Amino acid sequence: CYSSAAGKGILLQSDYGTVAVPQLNVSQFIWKDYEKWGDKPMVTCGISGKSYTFEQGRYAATRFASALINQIGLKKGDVVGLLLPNMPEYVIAIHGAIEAGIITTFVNPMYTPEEVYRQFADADVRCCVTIPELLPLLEKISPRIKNYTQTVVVNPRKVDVSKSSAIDFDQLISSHSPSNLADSNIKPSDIAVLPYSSGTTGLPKGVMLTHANLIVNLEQLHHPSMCTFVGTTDASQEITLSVLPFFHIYGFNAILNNNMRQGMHLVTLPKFTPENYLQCLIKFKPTQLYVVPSLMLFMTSHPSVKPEYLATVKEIVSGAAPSTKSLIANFKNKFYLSKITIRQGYGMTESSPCVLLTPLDAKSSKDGSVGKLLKGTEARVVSLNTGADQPAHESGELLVRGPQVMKGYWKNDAATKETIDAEGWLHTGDVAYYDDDGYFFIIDRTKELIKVKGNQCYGWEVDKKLKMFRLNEQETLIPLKRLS
Ligand code: 4UU
Repeated sequence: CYSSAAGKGILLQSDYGTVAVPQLNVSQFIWKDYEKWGDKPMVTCGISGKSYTFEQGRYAATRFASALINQIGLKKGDVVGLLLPNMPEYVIAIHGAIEAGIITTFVNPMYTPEEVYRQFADADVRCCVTIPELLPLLEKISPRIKNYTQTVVVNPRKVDVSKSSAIDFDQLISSHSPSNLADSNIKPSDIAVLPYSSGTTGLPKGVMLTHANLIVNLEQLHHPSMCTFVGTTDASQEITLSVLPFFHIYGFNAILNNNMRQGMHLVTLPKFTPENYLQCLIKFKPTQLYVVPSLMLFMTSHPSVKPEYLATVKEIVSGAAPSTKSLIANFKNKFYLSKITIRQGYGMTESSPCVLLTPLDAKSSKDGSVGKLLKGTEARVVSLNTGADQPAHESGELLVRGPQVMKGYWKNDAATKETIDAEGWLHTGDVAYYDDDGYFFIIDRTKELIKVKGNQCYGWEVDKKLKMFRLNEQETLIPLKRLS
């Protein structure tokens, strides 16, 4: 990591050089090479087996884009909400909306009606894609959302939804041809997605991520020192198992989009259960795993996860919460993974999300670190007391700067100014230090953010739930009634 004394400060720059921002929108970038792997599987539900090849996915997304514009009547810049668990249709819906120039806001389907309402009303959602089980929630809140017009239901099990006014997702797609999409003229600087994050303080806010933000972050990850598959002629043999949700930026950009642009097969799970996860390991023999520390802990401690289930795995990335040195050591020991580096990614929703990643050549002495700066990314570590830039090994707040940093918070200039300063530094609210080799270590947080299994949850809801639940050692919520 190159550090230069800039004025009084210490500016930390990436060892991997700069990055050019592709002058494309997300659809042009993601689908650039899809014909190369057209008939290969793109996304498969690990439970139902429902699957789309790249070609089927490409056409279904374009048809959905056409339906949003020509049937539902949305126009470029409108907002669609996704209230869905991970499933193949998630991919079609989000990439259809993106292709139509429609902004997508995604929400955790486990949220309470009030949480969903707050996000959808703030984002001015006009249409929502959901599943039959969540129609009652949506019907409860949608009359209060000002410009709301239409619900679309993904219904693979053909549940009777005839009492609702929702349109069926498959029917909608099959009644549109991929060719009648109006030219929506989407620019790299347009907003592509609007995930919500509480950032460093206060209530959840819409994070405006542009097409350029998302695709430049994929480019930053695609460096020979950071990505196993750069330079391989065909990565479509790779199979990724991801239970991590697409409604979180980690699942959406670092996993889903990153896999799609490389032609990899993504196996999804709508919900984590130990049985489902094990079944998928056995059935699909993944070559890549994306995890959060609580999932690593589960695999390490659960006797039914046998070492041979990970025999095909070449690549493991953990992120969204701290993975300690001892967790990594126990995991490696159990699965005989001495030759694999368990790599950590660090970032925020506000940075699309990746800022730091463990490089492929990291020595095991760096386990516990969140890696090095991605290309085109700069950092500073500033003292919590004096604001002065810290030298190596001294901790302070981590500030980051790069083309992956959001455009700002939706309709909230004050929060944007509090988080991104006049020189473009994103104040992360995380306490970090770096070592002499440019590896960063996150040691604490100064912000209010609360995470459960890598997902954000919001203070007032936790307050409510804590009266009814407690967390056990595996960070699982245990209802107190059952305990008494
Ligand atoms: C300690 O969780 C995320 C982003 C996750 C991510 C990023 C890059 C995963 C893989 C990857 O390559 O975003 P948010 O907005 O939900 O939460 C951001 C916060 C950070 O500010 C930090 O407090 O989540 C925490 N965090 C981490 N903490 C994120 N990654 C890490 C990590 N270690 N590796």
